[in-house]
Amino acid sequence: MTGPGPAPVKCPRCFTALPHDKVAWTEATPESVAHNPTASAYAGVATSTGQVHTANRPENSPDWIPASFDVHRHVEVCVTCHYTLPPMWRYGEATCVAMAGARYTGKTVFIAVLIKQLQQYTERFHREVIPADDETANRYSAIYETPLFVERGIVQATPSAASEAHHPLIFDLGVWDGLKRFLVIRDVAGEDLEEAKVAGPAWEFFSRADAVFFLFDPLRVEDVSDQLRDLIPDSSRVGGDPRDVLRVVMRLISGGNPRLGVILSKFDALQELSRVKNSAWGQVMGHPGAAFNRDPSLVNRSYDETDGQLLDAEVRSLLQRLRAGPSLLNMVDPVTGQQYHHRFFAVSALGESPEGERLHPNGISPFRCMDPIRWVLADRHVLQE
Ligand SMILES: Nc1nc2c(ncn2[C@@H]2O[C@H](COP(=O)(O)OP(=O)(O)O)[C@@H](O)[C@H]2O)c(=O)[nH]1
Ligand SMILES: [Mg+2]
Ligand SMILES: [Zn+2]
Repeated sequence: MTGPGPAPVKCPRCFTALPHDKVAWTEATPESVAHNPTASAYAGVATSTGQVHTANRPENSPDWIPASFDVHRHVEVCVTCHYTLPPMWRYGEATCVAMAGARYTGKTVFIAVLIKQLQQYTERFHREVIPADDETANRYSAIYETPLFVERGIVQATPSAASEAHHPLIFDLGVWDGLKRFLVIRDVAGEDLEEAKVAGPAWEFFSRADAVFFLFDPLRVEDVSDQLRDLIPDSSRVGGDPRDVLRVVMRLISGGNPRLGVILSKFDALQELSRVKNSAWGQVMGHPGAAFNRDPSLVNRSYDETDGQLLDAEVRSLLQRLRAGPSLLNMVDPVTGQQYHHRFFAVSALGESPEGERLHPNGISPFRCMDPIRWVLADRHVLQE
């Protein structure tokens, strides 16, 4: 592919760049639907759609529309996976993120809080973060926002792909640096990634993502959970071994070149360790000058690269001390094979440990939740002046 102009936008489901030379479309409200093998393969479940038409686009004609495309009746779909693209998608730019991690590592809560924080943050730039389609609006409200911010409980586990089609969350970030920007997040059910059998078209998006966020729950480390036993309410919900999940993730991204953010979740729990007197962990976590004990993200108007590198180094040394640490580090710092552009992060979506099924009475006080996404967006001139 040659020629000037911005890189083609990616499809929000399969993350394939839309080709310049082909267009596909279908009826917005089809009179009849039929089993669509292409859509089914990429959705991971049997999917029916209206008939999909394709046409070749003449060279250097980005605004060309096929003669049989009726803007009142038709919608553009992805040439590769037949997903219905939000309006004007082709003229925007999308940052596509895949979330990975074992069950109960905090992926869903993190997304719920991240979107809220992005909404607050962009207000000061007089921009809005809004769902880009009805599917996202409904799902963000029902699965993420309402349980956490309205019912003040804890969200339910993300259903496995086997029970629900692969739907991306698509947010419109507004116009930045002259282009309409979208953020796409694919939240994956942890149990799917704990099973090594994931493969095929429905999982290819990992290798084509702009970034993969791998969440890692420090409470899974025995040494940590032993010391915290009396300090934080016990949670009987434990997911799979993070190393197994990371192994699957590394396999899924091979061949691609996404950035890899390795995110220590539930960081509030580790911060609790500073209250464990005379313990090695207490001394590590109590250091007041440490980057992991402050959150500059709401103050700074652009991502602070120096702070990011400092935090990366601190989290690395923290992981070295966690029993699961060294093997995780070896997996993302391979001696041979492909090196991914990666960085370590520490976040707390809630700020405090929940008590059973309920949030801590102090409510939600997120810590460094926007860091990973601002790292990804930093060289795209988004969320900064
Ligand atoms: N202490 C603490 N617990 C959290 C945090 N985020 C999530 N959790 C807990 O982790 C559990 C699983 O979270 P969830 O987002 O559903 O995980 P997912 O399965 O990875 O999507 C929740 O029920 C919370 O109890 C956090 O920031 N701090
Ligand atoms: Mg989930
Ligand atoms: Zn697609």
